[in-house]
Amino acid sequence: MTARAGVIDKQMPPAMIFDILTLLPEACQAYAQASILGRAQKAGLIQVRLTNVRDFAHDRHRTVDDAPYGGGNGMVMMPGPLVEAIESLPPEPAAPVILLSPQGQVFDQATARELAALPRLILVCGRYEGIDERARLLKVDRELSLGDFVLSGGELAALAVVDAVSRLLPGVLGGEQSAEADSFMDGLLEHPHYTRPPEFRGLAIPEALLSGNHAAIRRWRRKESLRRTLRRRPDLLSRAQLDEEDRRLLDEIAAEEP
Ligand code: 9D3
Repeated sequence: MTARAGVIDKQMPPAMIFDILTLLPEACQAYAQASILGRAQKAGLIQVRLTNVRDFAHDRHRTVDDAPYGGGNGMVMMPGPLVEAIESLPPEPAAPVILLSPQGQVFDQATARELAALPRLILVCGRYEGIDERARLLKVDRELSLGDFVLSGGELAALAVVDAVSRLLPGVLGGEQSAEADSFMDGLLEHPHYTRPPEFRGLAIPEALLSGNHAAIRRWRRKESLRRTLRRRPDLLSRAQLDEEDRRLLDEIAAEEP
């Protein structure tokens, strides 16, 4: 019997499991308990489990790093504790082992969607200069980076993956979820947002947003999305799905800006 006798509960899909292997479990724990992720965990939609790689050290000083063969700066994460930490995890449900590293493919929304279809992820956070290559060869299925800048370790990247993937799971966000998925799907930056007061330090709200004319509001927002994307991320614009009206709006923008 899996449920208490006589108790009929609503059928829930199993929580998506995120196993994070790290030397900084307290830092990861704090973030995973906060805000949207904390609420999703309490609601049983996701489960974030932390494994302290240092618990798998072999010596009484709990050493997990050592100097690089061949010499050079910095330290390397030893293969033993890391591989044993991964092997200590429950085997099911099957999950890819994903190393967060500057050498990985750049994580994006398409990758988040792909990972959100899986029942579980095993996220390995490197520290120091990186992990021993043999641990990577033996255990890592996939390597992800947040982009071309230097972090101190994989923790912030692992949490970014947990956050981006969790937001795509049914029930984690409110009713705005489908709208939000749609807006990223057409590949444009968002239009500016305004709330009260109607005037702030001499700055007013754009007329179109006060008109109550929903067609005019929609058109203004679309135009400002296109304007921002053109100015800030022209790379996105070349890949975006643009229709006839979008091209007219872009012509208007081109006529407005020198
Ligand atoms: C400055 C140190 N480096 C050259 C000597 C290499 C280096 C080693 C380890 C740079 C960064 C790190 C730690 N970074 C990550 O683990 C990491 C990361 C990142 O730094 N940038 C973007 N995405 C990621 S995902 C994991």
